[in-house]
Amino acid sequence: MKTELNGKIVLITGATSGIGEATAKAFAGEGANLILIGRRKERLDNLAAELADKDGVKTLTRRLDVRDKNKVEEVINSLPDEWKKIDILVNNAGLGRGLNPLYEDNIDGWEEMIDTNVKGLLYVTRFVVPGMVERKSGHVINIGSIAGHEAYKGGGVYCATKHAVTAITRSLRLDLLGKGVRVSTVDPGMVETEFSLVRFYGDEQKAKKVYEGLTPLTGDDIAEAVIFCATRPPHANINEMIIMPSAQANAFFAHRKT
Ligand code: NDP
Ligand code: 8X3
Repeated sequence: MKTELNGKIVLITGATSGIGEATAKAFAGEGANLILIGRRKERLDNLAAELADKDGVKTLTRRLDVRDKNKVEEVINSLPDEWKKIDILVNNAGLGRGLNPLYEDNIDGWEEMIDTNVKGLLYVTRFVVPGMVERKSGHVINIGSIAGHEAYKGGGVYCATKHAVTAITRSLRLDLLGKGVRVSTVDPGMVETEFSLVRFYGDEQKAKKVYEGLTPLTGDDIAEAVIFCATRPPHANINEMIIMPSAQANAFFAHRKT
């Protein structure tokens, strides 16, 4: 199905896995052309080839670590002319590291989370949004989290970064009021992706346990929510959308079949 997204330019960070990859596929299904960003080049290339082949859309890949401010500026400012007019920015790249009490946690993990989830999102936004303001048209869709609304045990820094995403989204919405640029955040609970594998530094057992006894959300569920935000008529802005597995009530309570 092709919609009003047909031919739009959508930039997605963290397109190599999980929610970002599913979102790229969903936008391609709507006929959007995609700028795909992530650090794993082979995955970017494979995804780009798949989308071009299956959906016939144009793709541009950029291997980019969003923590690198200078590189973010360089990549965005040197986009080929036909890719410069970004219609939709999906700030999705992010990660959790560990689930330990703050007072004994690994500080390197804090730096990674803050640098990626907060500063990386800010850098990309800072260099993409001016063009949208100039054109009086655009949409920033952030991937926040239920962790941006609640703070849970062992999640001090991750929750802080996602609370920051909530605050940045709300503030940016005010900054862009009347400028023709919409701002949304899609905030999921548990989604089965590589997130837990990354959070537990590759420990598959621990990662599997997170989703044990319940049906988690999938990347596709979140991609659908992103597409919903992006396809509202111009007079409507989805500010915040919290989406949970039916078996998870909030950050603390989940119903697991044993
Ligand atoms: P994945 O680990 O599957 O995907 C994370 C993506 O982020 C990858 O494509 C990764 O690409 C990219 N990424 C990480 N660090 C960087 C970086 N420094 N520069 C560029 N890209 C980076 O996890 P999810 O799909 O689940 O996570 C996507 C977003 O969703 C995150 O912001 C996460 O916090 C959020 N979220 C996830 C939930 C879940 O339960 N899974 C729930 C709520 C929110 P690469 O490694 O190639 O760079
Ligand atoms: C990632 C999911 O449950 O750790 O945002 O908040 S959770």
